[in-house]
Amino acid sequence: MSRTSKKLDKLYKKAPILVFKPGTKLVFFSDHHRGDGEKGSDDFKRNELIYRKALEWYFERGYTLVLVGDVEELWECKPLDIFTQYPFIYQLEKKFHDQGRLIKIVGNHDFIWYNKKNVKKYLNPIFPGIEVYRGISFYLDTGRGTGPRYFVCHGHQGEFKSDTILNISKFFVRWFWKPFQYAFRTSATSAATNYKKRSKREKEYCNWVKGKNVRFIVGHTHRPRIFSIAKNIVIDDYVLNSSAYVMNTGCCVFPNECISAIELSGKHPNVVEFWLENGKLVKKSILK
Ligand SMILES: [Mn+2]
Repeated sequence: MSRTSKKLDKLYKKAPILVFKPGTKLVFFSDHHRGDGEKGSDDFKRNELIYRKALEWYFERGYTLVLVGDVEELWECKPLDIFTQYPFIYQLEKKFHDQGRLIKIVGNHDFIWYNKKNVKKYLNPIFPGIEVYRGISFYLDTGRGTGPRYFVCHGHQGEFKSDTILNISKFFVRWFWKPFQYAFRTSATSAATNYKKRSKREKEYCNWVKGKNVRFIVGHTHRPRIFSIAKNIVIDDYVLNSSAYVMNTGCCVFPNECISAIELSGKHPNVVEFWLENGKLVKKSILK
């Protein structure tokens, strides 16, 4: 069994199981990589307005917001600098929290939230009482007993650089990466930008799901899609009706001014993309 499968198994066994009442609608966003606004190294800055409008759209429609990790870019920036840079975004996310409609999950770039002291010091003043999860399982109650089981985590579990030697990676990025990234206008994430690594990660997720009765929601690779466990992209009802597949949220840092999310509001999940046209929010499903 691979290191990733082992780590995912462990997390899956320990993760809290939530049961949402019938009619609950969920939206999953990940990989915002929010920085301190510094030009060239804050990849979220250009998409801030799209995200803001998308969040308003989901808030008005009663969705529960699930943040699937790498929300803050804490390898490069300090928490308070990020909060000051994005007051409107934090206000909006707080609105979800105040109504009991926010769930936050930790990733590798915001891994300081693994530590409860950091959560208390930095997050609680904005989000009183918030708990940051490593992963969650949930059932969407259909009203006729519970529906299929879902499992959500960021997806860096078991990856050498992002998980096993996380502290060294963080040191490297904080002190050496930022000036480099600024100079070359490149991006900080490896599984997200390296094609081979990304495919390898996706394969790991699919392998882990095989033989299980679970629909697995992850982020981390920045590639929005739904995979069958045979690793083909899934766009038909047959696979969506099956009990096991992998969904990826994508990210909020696409360079072409676009963000993606997973929406779960009925029987089937949907992968959606957002962008602005003449200042107006456009939403499109990437599934048929
Ligand atoms: Mn990540």
